[in-house]
Amino acid sequence: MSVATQDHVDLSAFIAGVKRRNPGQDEFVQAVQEVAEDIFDFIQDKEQYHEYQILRRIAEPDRVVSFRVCWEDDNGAIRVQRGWRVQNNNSIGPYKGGIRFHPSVTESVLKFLAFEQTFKNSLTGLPMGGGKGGANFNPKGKSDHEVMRFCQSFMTELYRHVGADIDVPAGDIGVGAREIGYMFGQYKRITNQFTGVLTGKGLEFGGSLIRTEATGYGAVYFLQSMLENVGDGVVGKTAVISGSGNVATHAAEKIVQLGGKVLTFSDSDGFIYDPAGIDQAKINWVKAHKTKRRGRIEEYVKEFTGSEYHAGQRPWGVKCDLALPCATQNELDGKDAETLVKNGCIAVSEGANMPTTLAGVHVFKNAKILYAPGKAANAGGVSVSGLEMSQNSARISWKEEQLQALLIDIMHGIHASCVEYGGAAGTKHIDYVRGANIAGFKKVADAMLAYGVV
Ligand code: NDP
Ligand code: 2IT
Repeated sequence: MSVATQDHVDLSAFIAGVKRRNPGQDEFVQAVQEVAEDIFDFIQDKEQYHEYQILRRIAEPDRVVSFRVCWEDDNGAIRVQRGWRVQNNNSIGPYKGGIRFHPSVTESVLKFLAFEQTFKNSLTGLPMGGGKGGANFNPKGKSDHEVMRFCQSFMTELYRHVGADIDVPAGDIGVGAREIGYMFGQYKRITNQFTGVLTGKGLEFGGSLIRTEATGYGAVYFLQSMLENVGDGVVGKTAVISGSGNVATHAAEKIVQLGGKVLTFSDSDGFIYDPAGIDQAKINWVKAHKTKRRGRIEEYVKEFTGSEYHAGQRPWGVKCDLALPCATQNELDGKDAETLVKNGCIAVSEGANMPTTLAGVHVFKNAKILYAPGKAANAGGVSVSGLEMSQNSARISWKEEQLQALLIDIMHGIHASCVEYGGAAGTKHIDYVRGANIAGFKKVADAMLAYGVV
């Protein structure tokens, strides 16, 4: 058998094939490898999944649309960016996943995110396939009108590829309520249709309550479930959080509400450490400063005495019980993971997508601490997006209490799926990475088997 024909039965041949077919796409290869390590083990005695090359097919996006985005800045200069939409897999529902605006966005980054999203969305139990989009546009320092013109230009191409029953984008890094508003406005203008084509919309035009809070809150609900499963809880625990955007600030808020103490926030330039604890008033300041004004976290230390700023560093050296990486991919490496474990960290819940490198994942797995991968822990955001889609289709708005209860129920359901597939006989330890990968895979894989070779 040649390597090419063998790669659906042998893990190393499979990974070699993924690398060969995706040159220079390190993030995508990393995401596929992390999943494949668990799936190959699970499917070794399940011939159909091999025969129909299910994992190989999930790791080949249905399509990648790449397009030029031209816009005019405030000085009248013409600027050219690159935009993408990666539609990874729609076996269990319309493509669904965020849009990221950041200079680091590449096809590889969006392919890894769309691949991860496929498993995450499956875990939620809602009918959503996996997709992701974005552009290498840097919103920092841009005026409101520049962002508006960029969003309009981006949607002028994207509108052909999306739709309430086709592909439903949402926010991600650099894309929040303002950008979704501009994109929805342009979609409506071009198509003359008011449909649930985007989620994370303003409450006045079809948005859902608690969508803004859902990812950060969900990551803490998942953390709480992991702790409760071993007879512990959040109360009295110290937490180190990276990032200072939507996910980080809402994760912090929920930790504080549950009686924990938040010690850090970070951004792309460094991190702040506040030994007194970052309480709700301080979180509100960070939200206004970072989300609304897109300022630097460095300014925190001028506002709150007793806190420290560490330029160019990440927060993982701060001693803590709980760690929540909520900024970006590969922000926590093998050494950082070793430091956290050595300092007594007992649980990690990933608010960001793939924040931990493969070496870091292996450190957490080997140390057998409670470790929730992003595809499970941060699924609260897309879950409430799914609930926004349902509300839009039915043309109704659910109440906050109903949505809070549904979010908690979905996060508990994801935790239960991870326990079901990540546990092993003879040990109480749960491998949440394995549990999330297998539970997420199984539903998509079985739908693909039902469809035959398409
Ligand atoms: P925001 O744009 O609101 O915030 C991003 C935060 O991460 C900012 O503090 C930003 O700092 C920091 N950051 C971005 N890029 C880097 C980098 N290269 N190095 C260090 N810090 C960086 O985004 P979100 O909070 O929405 O997203 C954060 C993470 O959560 C992402 O991984 C995203 O994919 C994931 N996620 C988001 C969901 C959502 O609903 N929004 C749902 C599920 C996952 P700076 O201000 O310097 O750029
Ligand atoms: O990574 C993610 O899950 C998101 N950025 C949210 C996707 C969504 O469709 O709400």
